[in-house]
Amino acid sequence: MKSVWRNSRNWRRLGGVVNRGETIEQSPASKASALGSSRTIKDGGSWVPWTESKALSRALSLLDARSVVPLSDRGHVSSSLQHRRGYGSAPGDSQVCRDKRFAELKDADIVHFRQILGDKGVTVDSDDLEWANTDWMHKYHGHSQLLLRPQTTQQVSEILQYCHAGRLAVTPQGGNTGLVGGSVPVFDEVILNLGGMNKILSFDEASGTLVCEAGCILESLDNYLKSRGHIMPLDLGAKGSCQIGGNVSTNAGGLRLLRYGSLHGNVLGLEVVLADGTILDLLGTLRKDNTGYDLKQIFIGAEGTLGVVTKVSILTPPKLASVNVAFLACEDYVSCQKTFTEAKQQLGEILSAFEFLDRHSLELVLKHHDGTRDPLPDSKESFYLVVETTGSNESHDKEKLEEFLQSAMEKELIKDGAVAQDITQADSFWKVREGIAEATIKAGAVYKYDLSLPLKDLYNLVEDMRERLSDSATVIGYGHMGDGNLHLNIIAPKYDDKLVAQIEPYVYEQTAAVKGSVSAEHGLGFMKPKAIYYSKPPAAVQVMKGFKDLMDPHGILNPYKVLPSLRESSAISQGL
Ligand code: FAD
Ligand code: 2HG
Ligand code: ZN
Repeated sequence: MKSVWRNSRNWRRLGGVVNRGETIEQSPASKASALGSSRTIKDGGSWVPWTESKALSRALSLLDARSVVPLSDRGHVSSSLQHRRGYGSAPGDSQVCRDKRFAELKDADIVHFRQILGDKGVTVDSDDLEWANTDWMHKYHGHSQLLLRPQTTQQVSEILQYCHAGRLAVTPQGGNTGLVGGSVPVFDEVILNLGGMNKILSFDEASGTLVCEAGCILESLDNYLKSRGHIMPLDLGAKGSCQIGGNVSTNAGGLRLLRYGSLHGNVLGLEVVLADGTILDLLGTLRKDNTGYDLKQIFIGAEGTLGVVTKVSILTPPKLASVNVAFLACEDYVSCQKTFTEAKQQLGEILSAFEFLDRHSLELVLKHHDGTRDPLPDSKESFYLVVETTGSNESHDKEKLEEFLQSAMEKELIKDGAVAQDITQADSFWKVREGIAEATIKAGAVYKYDLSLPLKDLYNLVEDMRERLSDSATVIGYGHMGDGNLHLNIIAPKYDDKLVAQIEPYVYEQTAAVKGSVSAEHGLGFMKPKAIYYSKPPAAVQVMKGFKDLMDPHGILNPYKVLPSLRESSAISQGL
């Protein structure tokens, strides 16, 4: 690689002048995509977007009211679906049963939904439902018999009004890239996928306010904005498939949070359909609006349990001209931490991302993710950093970055490093970081723990876990170091209750001991409702339950997710 600085206390430049390359015109974080722009449905070995699924469109074109096999012939909710299902990371942990308050789907329901959506918006074929019933990791599998794809808010409202009245449970779904089992049904819930609502409604260049429908793909929004001098305030490896409604509903963090903050600050307004079909118009575009309670906030991160997000108004920052990306190697975790402190002090306002990965993560991604290459092939350090700067003055930014790197090198915080000379190199650095999630699912059965921890403790748990599990699993640690967010991933040959028993509740107990959070950015979903007590006091969970009862009195929206059941709560409060 032309501009790699290697193993030199003075950042010797090998084969080129650092930062002499052209200015990167597009944020590398947004360009490089682990999922590319097309990773949604597996179709004959290659990933194609949801909307282009051949199987799905074939099925949609074949379907009409007459061709529907009556539910009676397909079998109602089979007895196996009534069985208890795993409530934690794997079956066999504590369990959940299908809630008997919910109705079973009937032929008359399907006829009604066809009246609302037409034939194209209603899918009943089990093969075509497979993708929507299965999460991205292929770890959680639902048994829904019905997928609905509305195109308007009015349709969402009519669907929910009907489900509320008839006690049909519903799972709202976006791009189905969630990592906690929240986006797929647990039993036979009706799947309500927002992908058909993908229109951009307005963009105000003066304020940077974008208003769009919830089903817009994050990457499409970013591309739309880039041609207008702006970017989305969030970016993540799943950008090619995840939807803005899903991002809002999980309060997704990602690679730009360090610079632009969380969606709680960037979302200016929402349109939400409540469980009973009421359309709540909170779609403001104002930066400041203190009229009463800020209701939109409770839907941000609610994971589809309080309402269905149908429209989003979001503040987008300007796209700045000068972007630099460095890939750095550190000997130990303490050096990573000190480098972060230096970066904040020396790079100041231009620091836009600070990500870390351990050597195990690097090796995994190089092995399992096509097209990745080691940015520092001669270095065998234990930790790596991806540091990005974004600013408006190229020479100023480069000078600052160079001084920072020089000083970090002199202090021996960094052992080796490379600065991308052009967008291709920057993309390849980001591909290594963003490709880790996908590499883990190719490597085996993966348990993902998404933890907020004090920076000084961030890596302890990875080492602990490695020792605890010894040879039974591969343990890797990486994440958004700038946000204090560790992604602890444990990869085993197969999902195994015995392994889970070695990991949980230990991982949550250790997190609680340092006042961390058991969910930094992915949510609780189906994986960890009962783990909520490790991060929130019972009184807070009680208030959350109060909100849930108020917004969704029959509990039809994304049941079994986020909040523990009554049974779970009382068992926990009695210390069982
Ligand atoms: P889904 O997965 O479909 O749904 C997620 C949850 O939101 C579910 O509970 C669902 O019921 C609910 N939901 C979806 N749409 C709506 C709606 N319109 N109204 C109400 N509820 C709704 N997450 C991060 O925070 N940071 C990352 O860096 C990150 N990187 C990732 C990288 C990869 C490769 C993958 C696969 C995932 C990553 N994720 C990350 C997790 C995931 O992409 C995010 O949680 C994303 O925001 C989910 O969006 P989605 O449209 O796919 O939602
Ligand atoms: C990331 O930061 C995502 O890459 C995924 O949040 C994390 O897979 C994970 O554990
Ligand atoms: Zn993440």
